[in-house]
Amino acid sequence: MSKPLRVGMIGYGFMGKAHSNAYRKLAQFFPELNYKPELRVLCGRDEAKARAFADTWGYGDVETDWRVLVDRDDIDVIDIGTPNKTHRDIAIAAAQAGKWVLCEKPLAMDVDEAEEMVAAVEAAGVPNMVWFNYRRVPAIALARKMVDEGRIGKAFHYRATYLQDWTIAEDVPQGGAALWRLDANAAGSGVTGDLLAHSIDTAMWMNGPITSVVADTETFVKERMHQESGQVEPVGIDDACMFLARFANGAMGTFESTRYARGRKNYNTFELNGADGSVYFDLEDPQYLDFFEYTRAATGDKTEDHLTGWRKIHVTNFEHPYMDRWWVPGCTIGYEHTFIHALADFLAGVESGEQAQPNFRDALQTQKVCDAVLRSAKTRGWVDTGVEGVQGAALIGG
Ligand code: SOE
Repeated sequence: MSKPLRVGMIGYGFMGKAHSNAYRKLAQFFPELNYKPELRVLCGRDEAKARAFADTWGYGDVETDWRVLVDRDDIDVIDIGTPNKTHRDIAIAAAQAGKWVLCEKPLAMDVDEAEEMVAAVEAAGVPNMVWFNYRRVPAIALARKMVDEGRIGKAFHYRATYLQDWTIAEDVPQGGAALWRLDANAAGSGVTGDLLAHSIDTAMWMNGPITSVVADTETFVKERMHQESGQVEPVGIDDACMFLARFANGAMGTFESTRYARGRKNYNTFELNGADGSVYFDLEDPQYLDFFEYTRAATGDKTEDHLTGWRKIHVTNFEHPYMDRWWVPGCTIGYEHTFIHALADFLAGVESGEQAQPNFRDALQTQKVCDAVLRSAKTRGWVDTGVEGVQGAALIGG
């Protein structure tokens, strides 16, 4: 039976667009879901910009104060696509108003805030999810499936990089609508919360809890003009961060992230090496999953050893996660689809009663690792993360 899902979207930037697009496409590509998104209200502080965005995307109404939106009784779900410093207050108020809550990553500015947010959604009993969209790249979901199938075996190494290059120029300002990611007061941290949070979420989903870390960070440009004050102010974010990690399963991890890797735009990669195989993924080549299968242990057959090597799987077959929803084998999908998949998994979870991941509690575990990384960079020693375990997969496409 079809039911409307009345959406109140907060934010009209990059993520406002990505999420709105998911609401618009969901019903066509996941028609079996009972919930059908309706773009009811777009909320943003600048009324003219909010109205223009609402008109472009088909929202019926506009609000300029999120508190008013959260109290409206014609809204079912509040979607938070605003800077990190606003997540906590909006999420808690939305949960208390009985709204479902979808929140952009990272969940919060720090663990304390994240814990309050988890408590609020759990006390209210409202469905919740954090948009760690990369879990829903078909090739990444396939890697997870291969781990579940035992094709990697005992894990030894996990290696992640997340590299960009858009803040190298010293005259890029910090703060304001477009550049809040460079302002520690709005973002909480730099690459650790913005980019490594993605890598950590994927890593723990793929390879289980990260138990301890040792990190180093750098801020290459020490001062930038602040767009709101107009003054040159110290930069409080980490421009680059590298850390070593220990996983609960005994594997060792390395993570590297920077916005100063000239030529790297959204270079999000990982490789997992196990006793029985390895997988490698690169978001700049997202249709592929590289797989090395070590078979000799299973068959004892050495006659094919001259044929062993990495296999490049073009993840576009109907058998691959999510790909039966799209085109014919060989035809590719991209970044926008990961948000459609996340929304589909979220609603399927609501309908089945098995909450989709990562929910707020899962994202709190990622936040714990981020905080431990930043603490370690200050204390210059190993820090235990306190991660409490991460849930397994529940994907429409998985
Ligand atoms: C940063 O440049 C950013 O936009 C992140 O905030 C997103 O989460 C990432 O997916 C793309 O890069």
